[in-house]
Amino acid sequence: MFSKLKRLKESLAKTRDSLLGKISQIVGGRKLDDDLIDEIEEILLKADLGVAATDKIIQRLRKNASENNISDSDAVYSLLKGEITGILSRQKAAVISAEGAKPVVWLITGVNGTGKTTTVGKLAHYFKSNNKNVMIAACDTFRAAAVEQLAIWAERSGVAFMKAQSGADPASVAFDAAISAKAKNIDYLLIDTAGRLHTKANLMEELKKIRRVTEKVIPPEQILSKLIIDGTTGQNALSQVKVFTEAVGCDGLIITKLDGTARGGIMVAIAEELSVPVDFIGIGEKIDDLQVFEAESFVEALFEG
Ligand SMILES: Nc1nc2c(ncn2[C@@H]2O[C@H](COP(=O)(O)OP(=O)(O)OP(=O)(O)O)[C@@H](O)[C@H]2O)c(=O)[nH]1
Ligand SMILES: [Mg+2]
Repeated sequence: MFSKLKRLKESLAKTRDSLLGKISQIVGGRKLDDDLIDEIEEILLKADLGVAATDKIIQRLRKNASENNISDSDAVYSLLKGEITGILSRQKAAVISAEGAKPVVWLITGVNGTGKTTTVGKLAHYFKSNNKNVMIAACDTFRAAAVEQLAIWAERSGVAFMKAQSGADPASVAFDAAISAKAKNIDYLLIDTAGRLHTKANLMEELKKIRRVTEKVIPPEQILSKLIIDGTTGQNALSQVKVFTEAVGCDGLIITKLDGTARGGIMVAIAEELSVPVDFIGIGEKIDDLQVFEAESFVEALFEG
């Protein structure tokens, strides 16, 4: 547990610097007046907390400033921490479904390069480590390399793997995988899909088809659409969520690449502006660089690196 938090702290270093590092540079002993609040507002927006969450936090700062005559950085920090914790805590940590109907399908979607394939590999390892039977289906049939990449992940975590010939219809791979997963008593079927721009209608149609065809084998309530968001994309993440949700629903988000970015404030924007939970966060390229998202440890890592 300790090392998980330590790892999270390391990963959030850049975001911490861009947020609290900058704030500590400007606060130092100044009174929390309008000028200082304006400067804090600018930092929050630059760190990608988004307009809605920033407004909320700034309003609270103003209210407290007028009531309590705050003039030390500790007080500003604890106000910020309280507000950010409040926003992030709306997110419920993901739970692995216990003894429900099998298989549970996770349809992994997202725009190009967000980390879908890597996340499928990490998820396979995560579920396997929790004593679940896992199957990966490679439904990115555009790139031969994509299937290879996924085969390596499947081998690493020692899970079942279903692939197709390159150029095959991705929906037919999903269909075959669903039948096989059912027959093999698989707990989790992870379907990796090709990256697609949410603005390309034909590609979004293809995604709908994958879901529709899978539903011929597995009841819809056992099929969860999980959207992979690159944590460095900033506010565009919000429109990605909207469009993918319209196409295939969205039962949860996985935010990747939080390790390499100063823009981890996007987590706060997502929690404030969307009602979709964040299940996991990706904090590196290795197989165990995936953590269940928990608001408390995230805030602790952010404020107490
Ligand atoms: N630092 C870091 N890199 C990551 C993370 N997740 C994925 N990556 C890297 O991001 C790059 C793209 O990852 P992929 O898993 O291939 O992304 P994808 O969404 O499957 O890409 P397409 O299938 O082409 O759409 C790779 O270099 C990964 O190693 C993460 O959490 N942190
Ligand atoms: Mg991929």
